[in-house]
Amino acid sequence: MTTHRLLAAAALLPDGWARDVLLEIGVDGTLTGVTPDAAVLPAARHAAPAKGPVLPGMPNLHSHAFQRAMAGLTERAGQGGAAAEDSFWSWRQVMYGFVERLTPPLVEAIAGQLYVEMLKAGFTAVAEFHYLHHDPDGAPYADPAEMSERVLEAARHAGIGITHLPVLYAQGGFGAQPPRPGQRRFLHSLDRYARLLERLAARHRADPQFRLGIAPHSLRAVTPELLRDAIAALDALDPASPIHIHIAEQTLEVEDCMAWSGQRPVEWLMANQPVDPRWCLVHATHMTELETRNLARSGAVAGLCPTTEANLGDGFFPAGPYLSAGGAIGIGSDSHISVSPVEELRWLEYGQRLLQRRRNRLAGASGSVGADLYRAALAGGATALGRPIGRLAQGARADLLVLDGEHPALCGKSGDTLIDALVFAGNSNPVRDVMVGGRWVVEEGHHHAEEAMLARFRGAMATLAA
Ligand code: NGQ
Ligand code: ZN
Repeated sequence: MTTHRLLAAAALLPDGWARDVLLEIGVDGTLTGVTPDAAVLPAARHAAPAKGPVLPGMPNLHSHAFQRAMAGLTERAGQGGAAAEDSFWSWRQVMYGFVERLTPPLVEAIAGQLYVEMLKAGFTAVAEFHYLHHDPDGAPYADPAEMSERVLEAARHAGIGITHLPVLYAQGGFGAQPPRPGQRRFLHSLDRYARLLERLAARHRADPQFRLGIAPHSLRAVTPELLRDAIAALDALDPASPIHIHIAEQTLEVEDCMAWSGQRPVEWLMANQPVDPRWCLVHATHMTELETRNLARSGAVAGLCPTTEANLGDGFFPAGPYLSAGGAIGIGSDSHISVSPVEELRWLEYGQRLLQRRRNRLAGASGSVGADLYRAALAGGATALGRPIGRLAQGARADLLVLDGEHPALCGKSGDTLIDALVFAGNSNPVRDVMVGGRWVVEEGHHHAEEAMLARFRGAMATLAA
């Protein structure tokens, strides 16, 4: 059954830009019809006009929601030790200190604000790589899924789709090193982890805004046996659901993996797991040419988070060779020092320009860099989130953005040039309206719960500052 109809003068469909597109949306939030050149059809007569060009909403394939509250607090030299040694690893130490102070209500308030910001920026679904499970002593809460439920409640309240990825974390480093004190809140035995998955699946499986997957945190954090067993536990619930893992983000991780196994992280994973489109390899920054080619051919999604990767000093993902070999990519805002699909795509391209001292490095089939990257991130993001999103087509979720076509960055532009302008021109947000699962969550730039969410977030930040 169709509940409402939207008529878009211009919309980006899987085959390209189309005019006068009638979008019909069913009660369950999926698109029941997508018809171009529909202006004269009777069904279009009662359709509400979209107030600008329509794009599919962008999936955000990597988020640690609580880190939104740390953004801007880790930019002082020497916070995690000697200033000259400031690195990813000293940042991680600062982050662990911050984690100690988070409670379930604080996490819900932070995630709620973050998800509102994501929606306003044009992210309509998120993969939440969730590792803050337990109380500060490392003991499970009365409901072991308490923290997961808080994050899911924030997503529900904000109206964003969510692929929830409870993290499996079991060791402090390669070769079964004991966990560090700062990691206590993350840890699970296989048994408890499997029960957490079962509980979350039972409670939320019927929700079309939800998908469950798993996130073995990294090869540093799990043994090969645990990785295998966790995947088996997930398969018992749903053998197609997504698996995300941090990999090869830092050169030290590559060296430690070599010392442990004689192989590099991506090489090890490809040799020991059937890496396919079900997998999302987050960062995959440090790969040889062979690893790059093999990963591209596997169909797995490379989860790229360019603003966080820059902020943490990771290095450059080999985007040129990877995309040339047909590799799938998606984008994530990860640590949320920026919450913007535009900025992630822009810096993905700019990294390559700065490295190679050339322009227009990552164009694909159309030749439009911004448009090709946007399309690639829609497709890869949808695969990584394991949900029918990222495209305006019958059967997909009605997750879409209406842009302000009269915004100074966009006026007078159409088609792929419009997306190029969205990605590369300006810093003010031209996203006007946002629909998720058939429901308007942002209208005229305002999210329906933004005031309540912001008030709670301010309260949380005041508590954390005290
Ligand atoms: C995380 N973040 O889990 O939050 C990680 C850092 C780690 C990024 N890798 C911690 N960006 O990898 O051990
Ligand atoms: Zn991460």
